[in-house]
Amino acid sequence: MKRVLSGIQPSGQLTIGNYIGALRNFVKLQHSHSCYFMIVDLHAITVPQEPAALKEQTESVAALYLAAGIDPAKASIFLQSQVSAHAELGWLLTTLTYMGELERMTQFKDKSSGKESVGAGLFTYPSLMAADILLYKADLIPVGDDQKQHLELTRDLAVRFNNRFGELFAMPEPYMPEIAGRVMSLDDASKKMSKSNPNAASFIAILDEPDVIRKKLSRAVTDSGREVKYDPQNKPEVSNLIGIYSHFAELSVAEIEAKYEGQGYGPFKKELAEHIVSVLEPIQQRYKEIRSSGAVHDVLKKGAEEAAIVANETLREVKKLMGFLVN
Ligand code: AQP
Repeated sequence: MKRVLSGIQPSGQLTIGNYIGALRNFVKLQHSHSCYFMIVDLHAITVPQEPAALKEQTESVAALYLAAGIDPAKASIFLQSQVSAHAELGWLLTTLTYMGELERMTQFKDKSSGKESVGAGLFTYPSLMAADILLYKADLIPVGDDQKQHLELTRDLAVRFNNRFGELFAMPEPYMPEIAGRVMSLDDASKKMSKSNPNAASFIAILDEPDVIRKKLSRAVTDSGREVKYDPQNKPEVSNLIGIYSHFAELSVAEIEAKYEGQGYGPFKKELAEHIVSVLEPIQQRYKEIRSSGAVHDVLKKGAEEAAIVANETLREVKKLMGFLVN
């Protein structure tokens, strides 16, 4: 069975961008693949996190994984920080990564721009991400389009390692949505929708109340025209909403365009909100039950044990090939 690995940072409230780019595909792939889904808390601390908030957000993401439909009997759900091989292989791969490669990463440029002091961890983030993936010799990586560049670096590092030390790593392939692989902000379609955006109106959180979702969508920026047409070049805001619509209503772009022909943006935005609410409301209900049941801790413990078996074995192979003494 092919192996799948992915993760989400507990760096805020998960958005519908995280849902479309990642979580939704996690749920889909668990039926046909051997799956490892992490909560990447070591990545989250590459920007400052307040400890109490980090703890709360970590528990919240774990509960959302379950509420969205990941079955811990089918997939291992675990915290990156609870499988120490991640940090260890992260360091080993950092020594194989070139400064120039890290300097080219657009996520680093975006997240560091305008900041007075930037932690070194933000710079070396992609080496740790490569370790996450390579530890499981994963074949398929469900991610949004923003992670494509990091995944390419992971592949380069896998080839570099295999050439220098001996054939060990499989070549991971991205698994991305065909449309809306990068969901954009509701207030600015030139920016990715992000959970850490301080302007809550820029994103829809998976846990947003139905009325909040309706309000955010009614205020979402559109152009001054009235044609519901998918044209990312000339109509980026409406095209972004059509992409989101397509996922939540399971309709093609052509079907959506035909449905709203001649109707303007009003009915389109209203019905989009209802499609989102109808998918998210049952998840929110399950989320509340899971949070109050306390089930998350046992799931994470079991997941970390399962993950560590695979990760520790790979780490041992890596160290042996690199010339470390291993017992
Ligand atoms: N806007 C997006 N559209 C599609 N996919 C997205 N993802 C994130 N944003 C979008 C995908 O969600 C997964 C988890 O992302 P992450 O938590 O590791 O970090 P990120 O990519 O930096 O996501 P955020 O929401 O923007 O987080 P912050 O604000 O903390 O940096 C990944 O598969 C990602 O592609």
